[in-house]
Amino acid sequence: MGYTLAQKIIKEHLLSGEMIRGSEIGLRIDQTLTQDATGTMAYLEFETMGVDRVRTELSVAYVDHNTLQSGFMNADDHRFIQSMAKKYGLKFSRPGNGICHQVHLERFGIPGKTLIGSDSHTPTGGGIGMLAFGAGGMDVACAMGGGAYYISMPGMIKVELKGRLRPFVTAKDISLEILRILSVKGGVGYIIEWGGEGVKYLSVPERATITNMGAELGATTSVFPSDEVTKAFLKAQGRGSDWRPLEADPDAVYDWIIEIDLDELEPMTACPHSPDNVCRVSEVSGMKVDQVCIGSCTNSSLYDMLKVAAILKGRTVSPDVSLSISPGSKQVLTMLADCGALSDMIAAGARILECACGPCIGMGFSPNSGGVSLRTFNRNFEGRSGTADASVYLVSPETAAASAIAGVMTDPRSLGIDLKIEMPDSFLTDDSGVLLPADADEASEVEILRGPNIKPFPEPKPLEDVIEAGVTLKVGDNITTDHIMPAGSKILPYRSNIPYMSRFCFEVCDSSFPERAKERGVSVIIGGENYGQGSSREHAALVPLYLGVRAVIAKSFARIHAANLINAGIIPLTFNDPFDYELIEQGDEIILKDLMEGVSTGRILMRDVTKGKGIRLRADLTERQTDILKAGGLLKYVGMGNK
Ligand code: MIC
Ligand code: SF4
Repeated sequence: MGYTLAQKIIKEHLLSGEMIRGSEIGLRIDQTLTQDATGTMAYLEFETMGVDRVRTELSVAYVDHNTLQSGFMNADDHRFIQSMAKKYGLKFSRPGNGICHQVHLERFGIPGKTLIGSDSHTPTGGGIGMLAFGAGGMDVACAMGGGAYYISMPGMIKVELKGRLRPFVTAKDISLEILRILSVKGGVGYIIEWGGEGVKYLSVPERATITNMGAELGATTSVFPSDEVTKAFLKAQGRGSDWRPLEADPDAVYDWIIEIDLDELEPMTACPHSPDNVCRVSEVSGMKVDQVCIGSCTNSSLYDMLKVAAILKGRTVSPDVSLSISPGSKQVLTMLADCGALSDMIAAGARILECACGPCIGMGFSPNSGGVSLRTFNRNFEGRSGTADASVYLVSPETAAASAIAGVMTDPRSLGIDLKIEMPDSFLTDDSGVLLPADADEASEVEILRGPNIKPFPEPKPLEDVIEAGVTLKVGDNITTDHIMPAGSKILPYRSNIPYMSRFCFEVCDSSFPERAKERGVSVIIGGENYGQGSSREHAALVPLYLGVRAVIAKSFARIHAANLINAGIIPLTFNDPFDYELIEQGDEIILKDLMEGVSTGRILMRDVTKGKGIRLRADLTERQTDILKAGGLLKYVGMGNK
């Protein structure tokens, strides 16, 4: 029996475990990336490990999220990250150099290598044939220290692309179509491999749009073969020697094969407030639009931007629409400027933002109240834009540009223009935005620059046999990490200040939660299906830990968040019978008993003291995860020498 492409890369990097679906495997990690919103914490954690130099082939620290610098906090954190990178042997991508995933694809990604990043969209690297995973900061810190990255061996889904995209139908529409088919939890526990004849017509940036949005499916990661298209892209980036061919064996076995006929596909949109709430653009065309945002790690490549510029050229943005464009990298922005496309965008009335995440994470450009915002981004969770009652629709760059001109949701096919984009044979490869680390023999001289915004992070307690707690919050299905620990310009600057951030925990669902949790002292949270979907931010575990949360009991968990909870010493538990979710109410007092044994056997009994009922729970933990909980979190476990 042959191997799938992902299985081949896993096999080459396997450090421990067996490649049997569901069992824990440890992978050697070749490359890591961090961004600034998760990076400060990751480097503080890395410091506690006492390693004097990163032990990966390449580690890059990007600054792309918190670039508003409204106050000293961001600037201080950036200086901290820069000094850490210099001392510990990482490359440092300066603010303005671009969004981590876009820059990594252009300048550093290598087919067949493993990459983990403290950002859930790290699978973007799968567009170039990497096996790339989003992870919590502690896991990235461990990998930088030379430790393995642990996942449970995923199942394999193959998506067969038949035919060829028709004009104005894009990679974004493929991403939205697969979200329509699978939903935001359909990819949980799977790696998605993209194949079929349609692949050869997709450029690397288009493939990267698709692997990027695999995060929204909950997939462990997504990957494309490394073929002639990949080779041409790397060559054009001046990195032809990084190429190697990679594909699945012809007799590889998949758990599931899904077919998408590209000839049949139409422009799609994800309606509020979930990326899987998908319909055809034609079904909502004519809807009045207030704002359009083009950019983000999903759709900010040169290819995307050139298409947008061509649509805007000679036209004017509707007077009722505010249009922002954030190119993905310095390379993209410079090339747009050089070829005149940037002038076309400016002349049309677009507001050009810097090469950063910007509006995608609510760093400015929030819509008006009750406004309709069309975004080429990957997430439209409630409140994420910074405006609680805004309606955000996810669309392709073509749909975004056409709608910005018309002032209403517009199917770009109705423009009646012929969009022919020529890609350059070579990209502008100026890496001056990436600073190199100090040589190993000078590293000890480098001073680490810390600002007053850096506060100590909470220390988990080693597991206790009995936990008596209050149910201080009960929430429903598909709770995102944006619900648990919102981002946006008000809160994001405090990512290294857990006490301050704790005031906003679950603000979107129930702003009285932090006070209630603090008052009760020891808490559990009750959740529904797919608890913790979305971002990799470990703050969604560290802040509840700070507020006294000792366990989260849910119907099911998103992969990265479950790992973050364990790393933070919080026990993720599931209901043996999902109907028991209905029995528990917020405000109940509960007791979790015999935990020491329960985390090993996987069976835990909870007593709802208020209701006078016993409820059976499951702990789906590996031996390593059990030991992490017993030790009091990952950092203590690693400190005990269990790498
Ligand atoms: C996001 O898109 O939600 C973020 C902001 O990039 C997060 C990381 C973070 O919260 O800092 C992610 O996707 O992991
Ligand atoms: Fe940045 Fe948005 Fe991409 Fe997250 S999804 S990395 S915030 S651009």
